[in-house]
Amino acid sequence: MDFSLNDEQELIRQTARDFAQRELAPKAAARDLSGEFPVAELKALAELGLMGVNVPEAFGGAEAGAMAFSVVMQELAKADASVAVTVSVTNMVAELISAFGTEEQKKKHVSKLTSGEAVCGAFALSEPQAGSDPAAMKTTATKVDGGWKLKGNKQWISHGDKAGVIVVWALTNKDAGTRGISAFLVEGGAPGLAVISAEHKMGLRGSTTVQLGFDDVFVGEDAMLGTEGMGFRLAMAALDGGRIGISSQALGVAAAALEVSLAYANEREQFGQPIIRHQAIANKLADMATKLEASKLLTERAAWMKDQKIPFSKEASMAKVFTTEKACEICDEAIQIHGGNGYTQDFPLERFYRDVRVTRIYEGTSEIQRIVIARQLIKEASN
Ligand code: COS
Repeated sequence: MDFSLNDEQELIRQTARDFAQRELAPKAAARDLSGEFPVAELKALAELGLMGVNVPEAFGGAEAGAMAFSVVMQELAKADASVAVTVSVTNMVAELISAFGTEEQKKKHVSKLTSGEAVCGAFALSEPQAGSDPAAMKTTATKVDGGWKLKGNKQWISHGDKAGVIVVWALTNKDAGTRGISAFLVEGGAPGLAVISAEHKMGLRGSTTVQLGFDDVFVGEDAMLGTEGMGFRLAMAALDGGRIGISSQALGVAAAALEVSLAYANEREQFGQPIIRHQAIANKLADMATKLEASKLLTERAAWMKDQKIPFSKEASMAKVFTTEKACEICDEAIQIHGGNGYTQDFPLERFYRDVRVTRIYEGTSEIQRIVIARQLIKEASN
């Protein structure tokens, strides 16, 4: 068993780390307060090849694989989890179109995402009444002369107001269950597409989350991704990979919380010695480090399996549920170690705590991950 990164993965990690520490970390706290969307930073990340880490070079990607994507996400999230989520979703969209799009779709959309011409890509699956159960969606795509008209609302769409391309899921056959759902590629700014509302969120404030309205948005025949009725399976497959991204994002935030806590515990003195010398604090740090390592192993194993083309759906869900729950615990303990200081904006812990919380919710809640894992266990037991 070899746990080391290869030269290409190490290089891409170093590239992401240098950029994240130099360009993202110094402005993360200000971005959290202002809510400014980091357009220049995202474009610079595209120039570094980090908007298509696992996308073929022919379409501007780095073609470096899922493990490389995981380490990039860890490094970016360590500096600014808001930027990291935009990078994660954009990579997921670019990868999805690369895997299932026509040559024309790849040329048109993937290259725009990997080059930074489009600042990001969005994934419009959820709806106000269809979150954990996307099969209950109501958005429709009706066949018209030369293409389709999309009608409905999409909810919780990360940076849906900034995206150059949005993958939109809609019913093409209301009577066919999940097989009646198809996926479409819609360009940002398409006539009939409107931003209905923007969320005021607890964290990740440097990334927008919006509700989008589709009022008879016309797309041509060539806008369908994959074939008619294939959309639900495309969404599930994309989310399997996306969950490695979110797990890696949570890992990055937790790693930052541990690093800051270690430094603080070494410096802060109480009862005449650094608090790390008190067993109560040292034990917390030991537990945090152990949870982080276990999470890293699960996450990177899922990424490795994806790179080996081994089915990884269960492992991606295991990684996501475990890592995101442990990351929340780690950020909570980090605040405890900092005492009153941890509760203020003088330290980054309260931001980490707010930012990391959503990782247990989006791209499938912890409860959904357990459903995915349990269903797979049942399937394996009956084989
Ligand atoms: N990869 C590819 N195909 C998959 C898949 C996967 N990981 N998981 C399911 N499918 C396929 C199934 O094989 C089935 O295909 P067939 O039509 O060929 O039989 C189809 O998708 C429907 O699957 P299933 O019956 O399991 O669908 P359910 O409605 O029961 O959904 C879960 C199951 C819970 C897994 C799904 O609703 C889910 O992931 N929900 C969470 C959604 C989510 O993450 N939302 C966040 C969006 S981004 S913020």
